[in-house]
Amino acid sequence: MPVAKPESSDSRVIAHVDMDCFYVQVEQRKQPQLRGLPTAVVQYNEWKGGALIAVSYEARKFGVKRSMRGEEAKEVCPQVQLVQVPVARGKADLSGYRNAGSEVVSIIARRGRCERASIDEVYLDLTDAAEMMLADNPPQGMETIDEEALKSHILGLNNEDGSDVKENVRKWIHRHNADHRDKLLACGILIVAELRMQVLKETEFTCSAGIAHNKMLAKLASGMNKPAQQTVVPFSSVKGLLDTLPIRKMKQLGGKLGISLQMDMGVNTVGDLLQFPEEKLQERYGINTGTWLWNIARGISGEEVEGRLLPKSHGSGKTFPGPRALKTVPAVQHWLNQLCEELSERLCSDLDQNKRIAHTLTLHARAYKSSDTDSQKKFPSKSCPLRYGTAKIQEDAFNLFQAGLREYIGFYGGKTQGSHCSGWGITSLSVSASKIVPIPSGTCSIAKYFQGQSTSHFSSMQSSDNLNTEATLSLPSGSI
Ligand code: DCP
Repeated sequence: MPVAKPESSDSRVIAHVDMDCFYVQVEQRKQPQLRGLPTAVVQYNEWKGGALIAVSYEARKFGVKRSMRGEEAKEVCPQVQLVQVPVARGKADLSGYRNAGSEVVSIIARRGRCERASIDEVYLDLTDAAEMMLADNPPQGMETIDEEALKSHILGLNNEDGSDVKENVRKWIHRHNADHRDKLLACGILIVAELRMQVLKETEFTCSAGIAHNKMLAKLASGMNKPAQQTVVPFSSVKGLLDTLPIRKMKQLGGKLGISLQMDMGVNTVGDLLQFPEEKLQERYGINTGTWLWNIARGISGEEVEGRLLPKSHGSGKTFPGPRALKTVPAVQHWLNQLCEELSERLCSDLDQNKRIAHTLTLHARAYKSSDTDSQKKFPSKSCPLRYGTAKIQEDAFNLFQAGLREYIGFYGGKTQGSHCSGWGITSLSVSASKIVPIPSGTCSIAKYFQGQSTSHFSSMQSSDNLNTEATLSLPSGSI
Protein backbone atom coordinates (compact mmCIF):
# COMPACT_ATOMS: atom_id res chain seq x y z
CA MET A 1 0.00 0.00 0.00
CA PRO A 2 1.38 3.42 -0.87
CA VAL A 3 2.26 5.34 2.25
CA ALA A 4 0.41 8.65 2.39
CA LYS A 5 2.67 11.37 3.74
CA PRO A 6 1.45 13.87 6.26
CA GLU A 7 0.41 17.18 4.67
CA SER A 8 2.80 19.01 6.95
CA SER A 9 5.89 17.55 5.26
CA ASP A 10 5.04 19.65 2.19
CA SER A 11 4.95 22.80 4.27
CA ARG A 12 8.40 22.58 5.72
CA VAL A 13 11.14 24.88 4.48
CA ILE A 14 14.48 23.12 4.30
CA ALA A 15 17.77 24.52 3.05
CA HIS A 16 20.88 22.62 2.06
CA VAL A 17 23.96 24.82 2.19
CA ASP A 18 27.09 23.62 0.42
CA MET A 19 30.40 25.49 0.47
CA ASP A 20 31.94 26.23 -2.94
CA CYS A 21 35.28 24.50 -3.74
CA PHE A 22 35.73 24.40 -0.02
CA TYR A 23 39.39 23.43 0.56
CA VAL A 24 40.41 25.96 -2.08
CA GLN A 25 38.53 28.73 -0.30
CA VAL A 26 40.16 27.79 3.01
CA GLU A 27 43.62 27.95 1.39
CA GLN A 28 42.77 31.22 -0.37
CA ARG A 29 41.75 32.77 2.93
CA LYS A 30 45.18 31.79 4.29
CA GLN A 31 46.90 33.14 1.16
CA PRO A 32 44.73 35.98 -0.16
CA GLN A 33 47.08 36.53 -3.12
CA LEU A 34 45.55 33.33 -4.60
CA ARG A 35 42.03 34.79 -4.68
CA GLY A 36 40.58 34.94 -8.18
CA LEU A 37 43.39 32.79 -9.61
CA PRO A 38 42.88 29.28 -10.97
CA THR A 39 43.80 27.24 -7.89
CA ALA A 40 43.61 23.63 -6.79
CA VAL A 41 44.40 21.79 -3.59
CA VAL A 42 46.47 18.65 -4.10
CA GLN A 43 46.72 15.57 -1.94
CA TYR A 44 49.80 14.78 0.10
CA ASN A 45 51.15 12.11 -2.27
CA GLU A 46 53.46 13.94 -4.66
CA TRP A 47 53.42 11.39 -7.49
CA LYS A 48 52.81 13.28 -10.77
CA GLY A 49 52.13 16.45 -8.85
CA GLY A 50 49.63 14.91 -6.41
CA ALA A 51 45.93 14.14 -6.92
CA LEU A 52 43.63 17.17 -7.02
CA ILE A 53 41.01 17.13 -4.29
CA ALA A 54 39.49 20.61 -4.72
CA VAL A 55 39.45 22.87 -7.77
CA SER A 56 38.51 26.55 -7.90
CA TYR A 57 35.84 27.70 -10.32
CA GLU A 58 38.43 29.78 -12.20
CA ALA A 59 40.48 26.62 -12.78
CA ARG A 60 37.39 24.62 -13.79
CA LYS A 61 36.92 27.03 -16.72
CA PHE A 62 40.24 25.79 -18.13
CA GLY A 63 39.13 22.17 -17.84
CA VAL A 64 40.95 21.39 -14.59
CA LYS A 65 39.11 18.54 -12.84
CA ARG A 66 39.26 16.76 -9.51
CA SER A 67 40.17 13.46 -11.16
CA MET A 68 43.45 14.93 -12.50
CA ARG A 69 46.92 14.95 -10.99
CA GLY A 70 48.89 18.18 -10.59
CA GLU A 71 50.93 17.57 -13.76
CA GLU A 72 47.83 17.06 -15.88
CA ALA A 73 46.26 20.20 -14.41
CA LYS A 74 49.39 22.18 -15.40
CA GLU A 75 49.03 20.86 -18.95
CA VAL A 76 45.47 22.17 -19.37
CA CYS A 77 46.08 25.33 -17.32
CA PRO A 78 49.77 26.23 -16.99
CA GLN A 79 49.03 29.10 -14.59
CA VAL A 80 47.10 26.92 -12.13
CA GLN A 81 48.25 27.44 -8.54
CA LEU A 82 48.66 24.13 -6.73
CA VAL A 83 48.48 24.21 -2.96
CA GLN A 84 49.35 21.11 -1.00
CA VAL A 85 46.94 19.97 1.66
CA PRO A 86 48.44 20.53 5.15
CA VAL A 87 50.28 17.49 6.42
CA ALA A 88 50.71 15.96 9.87
CA ARG A 89 51.96 12.48 10.82
CA GLY A 90 52.74 11.75 7.18
CA LYS A 91 49.13 12.22 6.07
CA ALA A 92 46.69 14.95 5.18
CA ASP A 93 45.71 17.06 8.18
CA LEU A 94 42.11 18.16 7.70
CA SER A 95 41.71 19.94 11.02
CA GLY A 96 41.90 23.42 9.43
CA TYR A 97 39.07 22.50 7.04
CA ARG A 98 36.99 20.98 9.85
CA ASN A 99 37.36 24.11 11.93
CA ALA A 100 36.48 26.32 8.97
CA GLY A 101 33.34 24.19 8.46
CA SER A 102 32.44 24.70 12.13
CA GLU A 103 32.67 28.49 11.71
CA VAL A 104 30.08 28.28 8.94
CA VAL A 105 27.78 25.92 10.86
CA SER A 106 27.71 28.22 13.86
CA ILE A 107 26.41 31.06 11.67
CA ILE A 108 23.80 28.98 9.86
CA ALA A 109 22.51 27.49 13.09
CA ARG A 110 21.33 30.94 14.19
CA ARG A 111 18.19 30.62 12.08
CA GLY A 112 16.90 27.14 12.83
CA ARG A 113 17.54 23.48 13.47
CA CYS A 114 20.80 22.65 11.79
CA GLU A 115 22.45 19.35 10.83
CA ARG A 116 26.09 19.19 9.90
CA ALA A 117 26.05 16.68 7.06
CA SER A 118 29.73 16.68 6.06
CA ILE A 119 32.85 18.78 6.35
CA ASP A 120 31.27 21.47 4.16
CA GLU A 121 27.52 20.80 4.00
CA VAL A 122 24.70 21.74 6.32
CA TYR A 123 20.94 21.18 6.37
CA LEU A 124 18.77 23.80 8.01
CA ASP A 125 15.10 23.51 8.92
CA LEU A 126 13.76 27.02 8.44
CA THR A 127 10.10 26.24 8.92
CA ASP A 128 9.68 28.14 12.18
CA ALA A 129 11.70 31.14 10.99
CA ALA A 130 9.68 31.24 7.75
CA GLU A 131 6.32 30.95 9.55
CA MET A 132 7.40 33.73 11.88
CA MET A 133 8.41 36.00 9.02
CA LEU A 134 5.13 35.27 7.27
CA ALA A 135 3.21 36.28 10.38
CA ASP A 136 5.26 39.38 11.26
CA ASN A 137 6.68 40.79 8.07
CA PRO A 138 5.50 38.84 5.00
CA PRO A 139 7.59 39.23 1.82
CA GLN A 140 4.57 40.33 -0.25
CA GLY A 141 4.44 43.51 1.82
CA MET A 142 8.15 44.32 1.62
CA GLU A 143 9.09 47.39 -0.38
CA THR A 144 12.57 46.25 -1.26
CA ILE A 145 13.93 42.78 -1.70
CA ASP A 146 17.59 42.16 -1.09
CA GLU A 147 19.71 41.94 -4.26
CA GLU A 148 21.13 38.52 -3.29
CA ALA A 149 17.61 37.09 -2.94
CA LEU A 150 16.70 38.51 -6.37
CA LYS A 151 19.54 36.49 -7.91
CA SER A 152 17.84 33.23 -6.82
CA HIS A 153 17.01 30.59 -9.41
CA ILE A 154 13.39 29.52 -8.99
CA LEU A 155 12.72 26.27 -10.84
CA GLY A 156 9.75 26.54 -13.15
CA LEU A 157 9.86 30.33 -13.35
CA ASN A 158 9.63 31.22 -17.00
CA ASN A 159 12.62 33.38 -17.93
CA GLU A 160 12.71 32.45 -21.58
CA ASP A 161 10.55 35.28 -22.94
CA GLY A 162 13.38 37.80 -22.64
CA SER A 163 11.94 39.32 -19.48
CA ASP A 164 14.13 40.62 -16.67
CA VAL A 165 15.04 37.60 -14.55
CA LYS A 166 15.44 39.52 -11.29
CA GLU A 167 12.14 41.27 -11.88
CA ASN A 168 10.46 37.86 -12.32
CA VAL A 169 11.96 36.70 -9.02
CA ARG A 170 10.80 39.89 -7.31
CA LYS A 171 7.24 39.35 -8.61
CA TRP A 172 7.31 35.69 -7.49
CA ILE A 173 8.37 36.69 -3.97
CA HIS A 174 5.77 39.49 -3.86
CA ARG A 175 2.79 37.44 -5.09
CA HIS A 176 -0.26 37.95 -2.91
CA ASN A 177 -2.19 35.06 -4.39
CA ALA A 178 0.58 32.45 -3.83
CA ASP A 179 -0.37 29.36 -1.82
CA HIS A 180 0.97 28.94 1.71
CA ARG A 181 3.80 26.66 0.59
CA ASP A 182 5.15 29.16 -1.94
CA LYS A 183 4.84 31.98 0.58
CA LEU A 184 6.94 29.96 3.01
CA LEU A 185 9.54 29.33 0.30
CA ALA A 186 9.61 33.07 -0.44
CA CYS A 187 10.54 33.63 3.22
CA GLY A 188 13.16 30.86 2.89
CA ILE A 189 14.68 32.67 -0.11
CA LEU A 190 15.11 35.86 1.93
CA ILE A 191 16.44 34.14 5.04
CA VAL A 192 18.94 31.95 3.18
CA ALA A 193 20.21 34.87 1.06
CA GLU A 194 20.78 36.83 4.25
CA LEU A 195 22.53 33.88 5.92
CA ARG A 196 24.81 33.35 2.93
CA MET A 197 25.78 37.02 3.02
CA GLN A 198 26.46 36.72 6.74
CA VAL A 199 28.67 33.67 6.14
CA LEU A 200 30.60 35.68 3.53
CA LYS A 201 30.99 38.63 5.85
CA GLU A 202 32.13 36.65 8.88
CA THR A 203 34.21 33.91 7.24
CA GLU A 204 35.04 35.26 3.75
CA PHE A 205 33.64 32.02 2.26
CA THR A 206 31.00 31.79 -0.45
CA CYS A 207 28.43 29.01 -0.44
CA SER A 208 25.53 27.83 -2.55
CA ALA A 209 22.15 26.67 -1.30
CA GLY A 210 19.05 24.75 -2.25
CA ILE A 211 15.69 25.69 -0.73
CA ALA A 212 12.77 23.27 -0.93
CA HIS A 213 10.16 21.43 1.12
CA ASN A 214 12.40 18.53 2.09
CA LYS A 215 16.03 17.55 2.50
CA MET A 216 16.23 15.46 -0.64
CA LEU A 217 15.01 18.26 -2.92
CA ALA A 218 17.07 20.92 -1.13
CA LYS A 219 20.22 18.85 -1.62
CA LEU A 220 19.48 18.28 -5.28
CA ALA A 221 18.90 22.00 -5.78
CA SER A 222 22.01 23.28 -3.99
CA GLY A 223 24.29 21.77 -6.63
CA MET A 224 22.33 23.12 -9.59
CA ASN A 225 23.73 26.64 -9.65
CA LYS A 226 27.20 27.12 -8.22
CA PRO A 227 29.18 28.99 -7.03
CA ALA A 228 27.61 31.55 -4.69
CA GLN A 229 24.01 31.10 -5.84
CA GLN A 230 20.79 29.65 -4.51
CA THR A 231 18.15 27.53 -6.19
CA VAL A 232 14.55 27.10 -5.11
CA VAL A 233 12.22 24.15 -5.81
CA PRO A 234 8.55 25.18 -5.55
CA PHE A 235 6.15 22.29 -5.00
CA SER A 236 4.74 22.74 -8.51
CA SER A 237 8.19 22.18 -10.08
CA VAL A 238 9.06 18.93 -8.31
CA LYS A 239 7.67 16.64 -11.01
CA GLY A 240 9.41 18.54 -13.80
CA LEU A 241 12.72 18.37 -11.92
CA LEU A 242 12.54 14.64 -11.23
CA ASP A 243 11.09 13.51 -14.57
CA THR A 244 14.36 13.95 -16.43
CA LEU A 245 16.82 13.61 -13.57
CA PRO A 246 19.26 10.72 -14.20
CA ILE A 247 18.60 8.11 -11.52
CA ARG A 248 22.28 7.87 -10.49
CA LYS A 249 22.32 11.57 -9.55
CA MET A 250 20.01 10.85 -6.67
CA LYS A 251 21.64 10.57 -3.25
CA GLN A 252 21.96 6.85 -2.38
CA LEU A 253 21.38 5.77 -5.99
CA GLY A 254 24.91 6.39 -7.25
CA GLY A 255 25.95 2.81 -6.38
CA LYS A 256 24.66 -0.75 -6.68
CA LEU A 257 20.97 0.06 -6.23
CA GLY A 258 21.12 2.68 -9.01
CA ILE A 259 22.87 0.20 -11.30
CA SER A 260 20.27 -2.47 -10.56
CA LEU A 261 17.44 -0.01 -11.30
CA GLN A 262 19.06 0.76 -14.65
CA MET A 263 20.04 -2.76 -15.64
CA ASP A 264 17.18 -4.80 -14.18
CA MET A 265 14.25 -2.40 -14.34
CA GLY A 266 15.20 -0.12 -17.26
CA VAL A 267 14.93 2.94 -15.02
CA ASN A 268 17.15 5.74 -16.30
CA THR A 269 15.50 8.80 -14.80
CA VAL A 270 13.75 9.30 -11.49
CA GLY A 271 10.58 9.89 -13.52
CA ASP A 272 10.87 6.37 -15.00
CA LEU A 273 10.23 5.01 -11.50
CA LEU A 274 6.68 6.38 -11.58
CA GLN A 275 5.49 3.51 -13.78
CA PHE A 276 6.03 0.92 -11.00
CA PRO A 277 3.45 0.28 -8.29
CA GLU A 278 4.85 0.36 -4.80
CA GLU A 279 4.24 -3.40 -4.39
CA LYS A 280 6.39 -4.16 -7.41
CA LEU A 281 9.30 -2.09 -6.04
CA GLN A 282 8.89 -3.76 -2.64
CA GLU A 283 8.88 -7.21 -4.21
CA ARG A 284 12.15 -6.46 -5.99
CA TYR A 285 14.01 -4.42 -3.34
CA GLY A 286 12.32 -5.20 -0.02
CA ILE A 287 9.59 -3.37 1.87
CA ASN A 288 11.57 -0.35 3.09
CA THR A 289 13.66 0.29 0.00
CA GLY A 290 10.62 -0.29 -2.23
CA THR A 291 8.59 2.30 -0.35
CA TRP A 292 11.51 4.69 -0.30
CA LEU A 293 11.88 4.41 -4.09
CA TRP A 294 8.14 4.90 -4.60
CA ASN A 295 8.34 8.05 -2.47
CA ILE A 296 11.43 9.60 -4.05
CA ALA A 297 9.87 9.20 -7.50
CA ARG A 298 7.23 11.63 -6.23
CA GLY A 299 9.67 13.93 -4.46
CA ILE A 300 8.45 12.72 -1.07
CA SER A 301 10.92 12.45 1.77
CA GLY A 302 9.94 12.62 5.40
CA GLU A 303 13.55 12.67 6.61
CA GLU A 304 13.98 15.19 9.41
CA VAL A 305 16.81 17.67 9.82
CA GLU A 306 18.52 16.07 12.78
CA GLY A 307 19.57 19.02 14.92
CA ARG A 308 23.21 18.02 15.20
CA LEU A 309 26.10 20.46 15.01
CA LEU A 310 28.72 17.96 16.09
CA PRO A 311 29.85 14.93 14.09
CA LYS A 312 28.27 11.52 14.73
CA SER A 313 31.66 9.90 14.61
CA HIS A 314 35.34 10.69 14.14
CA GLY A 315 37.53 8.98 11.61
CA SER A 316 41.10 9.00 10.44
CA GLY A 317 42.19 7.20 7.31
CA LYS A 318 44.84 6.96 4.63
CA THR A 319 45.09 5.29 1.24
CA PHE A 320 48.14 3.43 -0.03
CA PRO A 321 47.56 3.12 -3.77
CA GLY A 322 49.51 0.94 -6.22
CA PRO A 323 53.13 0.43 -5.25
CA ARG A 324 52.54 2.11 -1.88
CA ALA A 325 50.38 -0.77 -0.63
CA LEU A 326 51.44 -1.94 2.83
CA LYS A 327 52.76 -5.47 2.65
CA THR A 328 54.00 -6.26 6.14
CA VAL A 329 52.38 -6.26 9.56
CA PRO A 330 54.95 -3.80 11.04
CA ALA A 331 54.24 -1.37 8.19
CA VAL A 332 50.51 -1.59 8.93
CA GLN A 333 51.15 -1.14 12.62
CA HIS A 334 53.24 1.96 11.97
CA TRP A 335 50.41 3.62 10.03
CA LEU A 336 47.73 2.42 12.40
CA ASN A 337 49.66 4.11 15.20
CA GLN A 338 49.64 7.41 13.30
CA LEU A 339 45.91 7.16 12.56
CA CYS A 340 45.11 6.23 16.15
CA GLU A 341 47.17 9.11 17.47
CA GLU A 342 45.11 11.53 15.39
CA LEU A 343 41.85 9.84 16.39
CA SER A 344 42.82 9.96 20.05
CA GLU A 345 43.60 13.68 19.85
CA ARG A 346 40.21 14.37 18.31
CA LEU A 347 38.44 12.25 20.91
CA CYS A 348 40.19 14.19 23.66
CA SER A 349 39.21 17.56 22.26
CA ASP A 350 35.60 16.37 21.78
CA LEU A 351 35.61 15.25 25.42
CA ASP A 352 37.17 18.48 26.53
CA GLN A 353 35.05 20.88 24.48
CA ASN A 354 31.74 19.05 24.20
CA LYS A 355 31.83 16.60 27.10
CA ARG A 356 31.11 13.70 24.77
CA ILE A 357 32.56 10.22 24.76
CA ALA A 358 32.71 7.59 22.04
CA HIS A 359 31.91 3.98 22.73
CA THR A 360 32.94 2.02 19.65
CA LEU A 361 36.23 1.72 17.81
CA THR A 362 36.07 0.38 14.26
CA LEU A 363 38.80 -0.58 11.85
CA HIS A 364 38.22 -0.62 8.10
CA ALA A 365 40.74 -1.69 5.50
CA ARG A 366 40.95 -2.47 1.82
CA ALA A 367 43.23 -5.25 0.79
CA TYR A 368 44.25 -7.53 -2.06
CA LYS A 369 45.86 -10.93 -2.19
CA SER A 370 48.54 -11.45 -4.81
CA SER A 371 47.69 -15.11 -5.39
CA ASP A 372 44.03 -14.46 -5.43
CA THR A 373 41.46 -17.07 -6.18
CA ASP A 374 38.68 -15.11 -4.54
CA SER A 375 39.18 -11.50 -5.54
CA GLN A 376 35.69 -10.50 -4.38
CA LYS A 377 36.53 -11.17 -0.75
CA LYS A 378 36.66 -7.97 1.25
CA PHE A 379 38.74 -7.24 4.29
CA PRO A 380 36.22 -7.50 7.15
CA SER A 381 35.56 -4.40 9.22
CA LYS A 382 36.07 -5.03 12.93
CA SER A 383 34.85 -3.22 16.02
CA CYS A 384 35.39 -3.30 19.74
CA PRO A 385 34.45 -1.12 22.70
CA LEU A 386 36.60 1.98 22.73
CA ARG A 387 39.10 2.58 25.55
CA TYR A 388 40.47 6.10 25.94
CA GLY A 389 44.22 6.79 25.76
CA THR A 390 46.38 6.76 22.63
CA ALA A 391 48.31 3.61 23.55
CA LYS A 392 45.09 1.69 24.27
CA ILE A 393 43.47 2.79 21.04
CA GLN A 394 46.61 1.79 19.14
CA GLU A 395 46.71 -1.61 20.83
CA ASP A 396 43.03 -2.28 20.21
CA ALA A 397 43.15 -1.10 16.59
CA PHE A 398 46.12 -3.37 15.94
CA ASN A 399 44.28 -6.33 17.47
CA LEU A 400 41.29 -5.54 15.29
CA PHE A 401 43.55 -5.47 12.25
CA GLN A 402 45.09 -8.82 13.09
CA ALA A 403 41.66 -10.37 13.62
CA GLY A 404 40.55 -8.95 10.27
CA LEU A 405 43.68 -10.18 8.53
CA ARG A 406 43.29 -13.71 9.90
CA GLU A 407 39.79 -13.83 8.55
CA TYR A 408 40.73 -12.25 5.23
CA ILE A 409 43.72 -14.36 4.41
CA GLY A 410 42.97 -17.56 6.28
CA PHE A 411 44.88 -19.06 9.17
CA TYR A 412 48.21 -19.81 7.44
CA GLY A 413 48.47 -16.44 5.72
CA GLY A 414 47.54 -14.69 8.96
CA LYS A 415 50.55 -16.24 10.67
CA THR A 416 52.94 -14.66 8.18
CA GLN A 417 54.45 -11.66 9.85
CA GLY A 418 57.56 -9.52 10.02
CA SER A 419 59.15 -7.79 7.06
CA HIS A 420 58.67 -10.87 4.92
CA CYS A 421 56.27 -10.30 2.02
CA SER A 422 53.19 -12.32 2.86
CA GLY A 423 51.23 -12.21 -0.37
CA TRP A 424 48.76 -9.54 0.64
CA GLY A 425 48.68 -5.77 0.41
CA ILE A 426 46.69 -3.13 2.26
CA THR A 427 45.60 -0.26 0.03
CA SER A 428 43.71 1.74 2.61
CA LEU A 429 43.29 1.85 6.36
CA SER A 430 40.98 3.81 8.59
CA VAL A 431 39.97 3.88 12.23
CA SER A 432 36.80 5.49 13.47
CA ALA A 433 35.11 6.18 16.77
CA SER A 434 31.33 6.08 16.86
CA LYS A 435 28.35 5.83 19.24
CA ILE A 436 29.34 9.20 20.66
CA VAL A 437 27.15 10.37 23.52
CA PRO A 438 27.23 13.22 26.01
CA ILE A 439 28.60 12.27 29.41
CA PRO A 440 25.52 11.79 31.58
CA SER A 441 24.64 14.97 33.42
CA GLY A 442 25.32 14.70 37.12
CA THR A 443 28.63 12.88 36.54
CA CYS A 444 30.86 14.67 39.04
CA SER A 445 34.12 14.22 37.16
CA ILE A 446 35.27 12.76 33.89
CA ALA A 447 37.91 10.65 35.69
CA LYS A 448 35.15 9.14 37.87
CA TYR A 449 33.03 8.47 34.83
CA PHE A 450 35.82 6.46 33.22
CA GLN A 451 36.50 4.58 36.47
CA GLY A 452 32.86 3.57 36.54
CA GLN A 453 33.13 2.43 32.94
CA SER A 454 36.44 0.60 33.25
CA THR A 455 35.06 -2.91 33.63
CA SER A 456 32.32 -2.63 31.05
CA HIS A 457 34.11 -0.30 28.71
CA PHE A 458 36.32 -3.00 27.37
CA SER A 459 35.17 -6.44 26.52
CA SER A 460 36.08 -8.96 23.89
CA MET A 461 36.43 -8.13 20.26
CA GLN A 462 33.44 -8.50 18.02
CA SER A 463 32.73 -8.36 14.35
CA SER A 464 31.40 -5.00 13.25
CA ASP A 465 28.65 -6.59 11.20
CA ASN A 466 26.00 -4.98 13.32
CA LEU A 467 27.51 -1.58 12.60
CA ASN A 468 28.44 -1.83 9.00
CA THR A 469 27.59 -4.89 7.01
CA GLU A 470 29.91 -4.03 4.18
CA ALA A 471 33.64 -4.06 4.61
CA THR A 472 34.18 -0.62 3.19
CA LEU A 473 36.83 1.93 3.89
CA SER A 474 34.40 4.81 3.90
CA LEU A 475 34.05 6.35 7.32
CA PRO A 476 30.64 6.09 8.98
CA SER A 477 28.08 8.63 7.80
CA GLY A 478 28.25 11.75 9.88
CA SER A 479 32.05 11.44 10.17
CA ILE A 480 33.58 14.83 9.66
N1 DCP B 1 37.19 16.29 -0.93
C1 DCP B 1 38.25 15.38 -0.90
N2 DCP B 1 38.25 14.28 -1.71
C2 DCP B 1 37.21 14.08 -2.56
C3 DCP B 1 36.12 14.96 -2.59
C4 DCP B 1 36.14 16.08 -1.76
O1 DCP B 1 39.19 15.57 -0.13
N3 DCP B 1 37.24 13.00 -3.37
C5 DCP B 1 37.24 17.50 -0.07
C6 DCP B 1 37.74 18.71 -0.84
C7 DCP B 1 36.53 19.55 -1.08
C8 DCP B 1 35.63 19.19 0.08
O2 DCP B 1 35.94 17.84 0.42
O3 DCP B 1 36.82 20.94 -1.15
C9 DCP B 1 34.16 19.31 -0.24
O4 DCP B 1 33.85 18.47 -1.34
P1 DCP B 1 32.72 18.80 -2.37
O5 DCP B 1 32.39 17.54 -3.09
O6 DCP B 1 31.62 19.55 -1.71
O7 DCP B 1 33.41 19.74 -3.47
P2 DCP B 1 33.94 21.22 -3.38
O8 DCP B 1 33.44 21.95 -2.18
O9 DCP B 1 35.44 21.21 -3.53
O10 DCP B 1 33.38 21.88 -4.70
P3 DCP B 1 31.87 22.22 -5.09
O11 DCP B 1 31.83 23.72 -5.17
O12 DCP B 1 31.68 21.58 -6.42
O13 DCP B 1 30.95 21.67 -4.03
